[in-house]
Amino acid sequence: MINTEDFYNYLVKKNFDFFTGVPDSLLKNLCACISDKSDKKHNIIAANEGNAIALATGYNISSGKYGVVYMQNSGIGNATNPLLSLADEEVYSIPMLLIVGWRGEPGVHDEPQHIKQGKVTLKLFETMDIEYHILDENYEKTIDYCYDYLQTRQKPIVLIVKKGLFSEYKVPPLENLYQLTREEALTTILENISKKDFIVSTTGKASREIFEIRERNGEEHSHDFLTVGSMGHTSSIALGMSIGTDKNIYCIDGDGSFIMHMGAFAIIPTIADKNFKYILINNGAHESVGGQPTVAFNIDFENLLKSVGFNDVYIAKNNDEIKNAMSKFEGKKLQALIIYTNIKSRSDLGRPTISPIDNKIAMMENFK
Ligand SMILES: Cc1ncc(C[n+]2csc(CCOP(=O)(O)OP(=O)(O)O)c2C)c(N)n1
Repeated sequence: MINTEDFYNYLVKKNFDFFTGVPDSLLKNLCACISDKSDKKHNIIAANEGNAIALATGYNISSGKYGVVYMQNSGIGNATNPLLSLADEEVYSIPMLLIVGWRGEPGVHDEPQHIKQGKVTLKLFETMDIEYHILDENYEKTIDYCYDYLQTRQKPIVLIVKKGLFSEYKVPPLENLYQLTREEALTTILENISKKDFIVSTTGKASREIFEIRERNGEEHSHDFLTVGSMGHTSSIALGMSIGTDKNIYCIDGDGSFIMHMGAFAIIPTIADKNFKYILINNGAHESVGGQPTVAFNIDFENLLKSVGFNDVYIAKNNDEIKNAMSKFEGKKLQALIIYTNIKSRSDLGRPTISPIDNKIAMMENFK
């Protein structure tokens, strides 16, 4: 195990002072330490991993220093374009240190959405001609090597992080500004949609909670598409689904997910019909992976969504307000509900016991 604070201090000693990325449960302790010790401009929780590569690029050009970009390996997809067409040595040749959490490492039990990504992680970097090192306790030597590499080769290099490598680093959790938990909000949402309606819910604990609420209620799961991976694409999956059917599709999104591919919201209102309903659960955090803050509490969702074309945007902070807003949805186009919740979740929360593919097959039967 690596002492997280020592690791961070060593990076700083080597003159790494700019951090950016998207948090990950496997990098939770490192993310906590970085956010504790860096100021706002030197630890940017980016909208997505591609943005983080771009931020590190800009910083390198103006300061000459090497940025550190942290991400879960599922973020490699988002990062690939700027890694290959911006930072690559055949384009702008930008040195930066990537720290990548290895979910789905072969031989280590993980969820279905991480299996393929885990299997191909090293191969992806090989294909991109990006050198990687699997981080271990001898991190000082590895960081020294990386620093020299960045200086001489002027291109990205990667540190791969296995599960459980960093020691616990505790920071006080974000303040709970709202009464409602996400699970309570989801329970109320499910009570207020018809059994014929469909759900597309976002990556992380929201979908896990929906699965458990259904179990508790003795209901089947075949109306729920739990977007287990592909963070940020929930709204576009729901939009596509709503085009292929007249049935109601409720998109249940998270603020981190919304921000990750916010561009989708320029398109959605130009296409969505009455059967597309959008609900955002805003807890101002990436709660599922450790509660790191997002900027969502600073966003005026009502004006934002109306400016792109939503007709009605309701705000709810308790169960009655959720119920009231949802009662106004039916038969109307471009309806959205923003629910403010706290960042509490159950420590005994389970995971879906039905495979994604079986879930999809059962769902497709229901669309017939
Ligand atoms: C591309 C990608 N980057 C990072 C992750 C790791 N991840 C899973 S859930 C999550 C947080 C989602 O935050 P939000 O949408 O606000 O939902 P919350 O967890 O707060 O309910 C993150 C960062 C991921 N699955 N995919």
